[in-house]
Amino acid sequence: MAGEPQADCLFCKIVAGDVPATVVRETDTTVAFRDINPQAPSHVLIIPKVHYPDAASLAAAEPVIAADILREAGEVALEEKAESYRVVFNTGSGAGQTVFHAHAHVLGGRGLQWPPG
Ligand code: DGP
Repeated sequence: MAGEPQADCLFCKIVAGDVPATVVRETDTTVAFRDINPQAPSHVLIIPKVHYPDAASLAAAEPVIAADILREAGEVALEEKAESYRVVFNTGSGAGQTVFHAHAHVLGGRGLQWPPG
C-alpha cells in the first residue's frame, strides 16, 4: 500500500531503528540524521517516516508531510547554526538520487556555489 514501509529500503530501516543513524531531530512524521558521506560541514538528511520514492510523489500523496520536511529543514539549519543553507531533493538517478525514499539534503556551514554541479 502507498506509504507503507518497504523491506528493501535503507531509509525505511533507519525509520524502524534497524539501521543505525546519527539522528539530530525527530517528529511524528519525519526523521533528520547526518549524511554518512557529508558534502558540507553540516549535511543532514530529512526523511518522511512514510515511504514514497521521491519528493514529488510524497508531495502529491501527503502534502502536509512534504511541508513538514521543509519546516524541519529550517529547524535543522537553526540548530546547526547555518545562517545560509541549501535544501536539495535529488530526483532520479541522472540527478544523483541513489536512495529511492524521499529525502531532503540540508547543507550548510560553508559557502555554497551557484549553479550547483
Ligand atoms: P541521494 O544521492 O540524493 O539519493 O542521497 C542519499 C544520501 O544518503 C547520500 O548522500 C548518502 C546517504 N546515505 C547512504 N547510505 C546511508 C546510511 O546508511 N546512513 C546515512 N546516515 N546516510 C546514508
